Parts: sequence; structure tokens; C-alpha cells
Amino acid sequence: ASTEWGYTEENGPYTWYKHFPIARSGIRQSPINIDSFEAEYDDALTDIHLEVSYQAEDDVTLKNNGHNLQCQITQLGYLTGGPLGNQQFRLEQFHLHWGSHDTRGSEHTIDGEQFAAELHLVHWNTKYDSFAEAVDKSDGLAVLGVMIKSGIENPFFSVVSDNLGGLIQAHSEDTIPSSLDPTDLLPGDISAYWTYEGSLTTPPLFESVQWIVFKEPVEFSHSQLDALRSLIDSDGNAMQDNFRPPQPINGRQVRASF
Ligand code: 1SD
Ligand code: ZN
Repeated sequence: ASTEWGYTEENGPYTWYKHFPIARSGIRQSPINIDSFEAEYDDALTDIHLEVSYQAEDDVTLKNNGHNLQCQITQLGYLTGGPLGNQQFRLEQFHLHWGSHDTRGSEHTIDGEQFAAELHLVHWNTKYDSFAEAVDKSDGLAVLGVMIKSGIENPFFSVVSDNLGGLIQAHSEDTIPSSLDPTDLLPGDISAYWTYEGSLTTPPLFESVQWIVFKEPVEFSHSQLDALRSLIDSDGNAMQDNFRPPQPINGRQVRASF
């Protein structure tokens, strides 16, 4: 595992280009700093719709994949609207990136401000047959990004943060006998967002993502954030600061729905 990519000095974001040259040669890498003054209002950006056929009896399967904490989605969930128009994207999983302190952790920054964590809901374009087929296509994925700040406890995220005991070790998986509707993790106002064409933020860094980053952050309590920080990563370190810093904008236009 020591030769694998990660977030240490030796295998972190500044070294990824050695095995994944697109880290440097790419033209639409993510994350970016979102400059709200440079973003262009686009009145064609309608509301996005995420419809999940949530059942209260569905279990939640969580995975410590060595780099972040991921929740595989078993329900059918479809994302449309906004920059996606009537193309349909299917919800595959959500995961988080976070810091060692509340002052850092997010991948996207907004006018230079970094948040304590960032939630990603990953969807794939149903014009392809599977997530695996879509992952490297230029119109393959759509990821919703939610900024997390330290504040009051989020009762929906407690289903995850109260049940991390079986997920401390890297490459562990656990099924929690509680249900979670992923749409409950979105901010109250999903009509205000920025959108741009980017990439996966982790190797293989495919340039396949339509990013949709909400303006309104969501709050997690300090102890909910600390629960994430107690996980162990694939290098055997505390899983913390598992974010990639902002990448060159390369002339891309960020559009705003508001
Ligand atoms: O970091 C995730 C990674 O865990 C995996 O989910 C990958 C493919 O879906 O996506 C990246 S990210 O670009 O959504 N951060
Ligand atoms: Zn991510």
C-alpha cells in the first residue's frame, strides 16, 4: 500500500502526476476555487431534481475505502435538470472529504474559503450501461458537491457518524441497520449552485464530471466531524485532510444559477 496514491507528503496530490500524468497535463481538473465574482449567471440553469426511491427499511452499506468514507447506494435515484437538462444521471454512491481541523477539509473553495468537509454525491449518465462504462467519458458523471461547516448536529448524518465503529480500519465495510435518504443530506436551498466541467478529484482523475456545487453549506457538529477523523487510511494514518487542493481554471467558465 505504500506505493499507492494517498495524501501524505510522499504519495499526496503533488505526486499524483507521476502515475497519473493528467494531474498536470489535464485541461479540466478538479477541484477549483470558485470565484463568485467571475461566475456568470445563466438563466437557462433550472432547478436540479434528485429523486430517490427511498424505502425506510433499506440498510445502509458504508465502506472505508482507504481514502475516504463511502456509502454505496442500493436504491434507484435519478438526477436531472440544471446543466444536465433532460439527460438522466443515476445515483451511485456518496462520500466525503474532510480536514484535521474545522478550518480545512473541503476540495472546492469559494472565494478562497475552505470548509470543514465536502460531501460528494456521484451520479452516472444513463446513456451508458454502467458506472464503470461512464466513469471516463467526457459526459459520463455528474457530482453534487455540498460544503460542510462545523455547527449544529445533523440528525440525518448521525446514522453514519454514530455507526463508524466497524469502519475504523482501511478497506473495511459495514452494513448499518438504519435507513438514510441521501436527499436529506442536501442543503435546504438547492436552487442556488455553481456548475462547471471538471474531473474526478482522486486518481485516475478522469475528466468526466459535470460539477454542481451548492451555494448553501450544511452543518455537521464538531463531534460528527471528529468521528470521521477517527478512521484510519490505507497508509495507516488517521484519515484526515483527504482533499486535493484547487487546480488551474484554464479559461473555464463557471456558471451560476442565481
Ligand atoms: O474521491 C472519489 C473516489 O472515491 C471515487 O468515488 C471516484 C469515482 O467515483 O470519485 C472521486 S470524486 O471525484 O468524487 N472525489
Ligand atoms: Zn469526492
